[in-house]
Amino acid sequence: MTVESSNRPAVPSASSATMITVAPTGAELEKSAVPALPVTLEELVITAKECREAGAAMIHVHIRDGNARPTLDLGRLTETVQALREATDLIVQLSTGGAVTDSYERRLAVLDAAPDGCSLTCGTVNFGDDVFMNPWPFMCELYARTQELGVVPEFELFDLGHVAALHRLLDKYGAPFGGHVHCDLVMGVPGGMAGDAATLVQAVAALPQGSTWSATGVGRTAVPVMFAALAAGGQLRVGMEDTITFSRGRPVARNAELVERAATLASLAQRPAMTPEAARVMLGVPDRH
Ligand code: KMH
Ligand code: ZN
Repeated sequence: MTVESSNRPAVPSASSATMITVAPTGAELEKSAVPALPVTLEELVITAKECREAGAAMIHVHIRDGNARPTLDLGRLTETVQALREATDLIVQLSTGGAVTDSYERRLAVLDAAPDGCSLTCGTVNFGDDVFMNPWPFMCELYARTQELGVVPEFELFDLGHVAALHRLLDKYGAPFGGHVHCDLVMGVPGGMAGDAATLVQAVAALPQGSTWSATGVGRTAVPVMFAALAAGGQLRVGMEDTITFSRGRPVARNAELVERAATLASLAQRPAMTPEAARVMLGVPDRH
């Protein structure tokens, strides 16, 4: 797959199946407020198995410490990658975003846990009342490390300006490890791009030629973004990192029900859930089992 970071509109990823990523935990929610959130390794492994069963092909992982607080402890991350690999065939993607309080050093060191993939956010963004920092030199260093260590990045785009930064990154450093550009539009974050169909179409049109993409809508934008992504030929990300309300007044009981709903909608759209094996081929992720 050739990477062209021109400004030509991206061809929608015309796939006959839909890759579903589950983001089960995140770094923002408190276990005490959301008891269904998987925070221990055991809870995470159970969640991963249930979500695989429901149709997920990839898991986007944030981990917690013994007090259920977000951590980037390398030992725990390594143990988590190994446990998820033993228990499932899911593509294991570690977050390099961490929590807004994590240092750049710790975020770079995440790659030493040897995941299949990692998130790589293409710019700073207001993040509710906080700021999620991703300055250009950090992006470059992280990208160079993914190439060096053989980790497939997923470019997280919270805003249209992040798409421009992605073009700049690819122009400067070339194709990612695996040779294929895959992006994730994170929509509806207070401070980022809106979570609606019009914005999604605009963002997709600006992506690098030949890239594939998924989309996730935060909070109440989850469902409209899912429909828009399916209609526009994209992949889906769902999970309690992004939404804890299944429908008005009804909290999410477990991550797998969000994956089940996504898989059902994907089937209705005539693009049923993709296997992890097919997703590896699409993304250029080697099988490390
Ligand atoms: N927790 C957010 C500050 C990522 O995983 O790369 C960052 C985030 C993005 O969740
Ligand atoms: Zn994340």
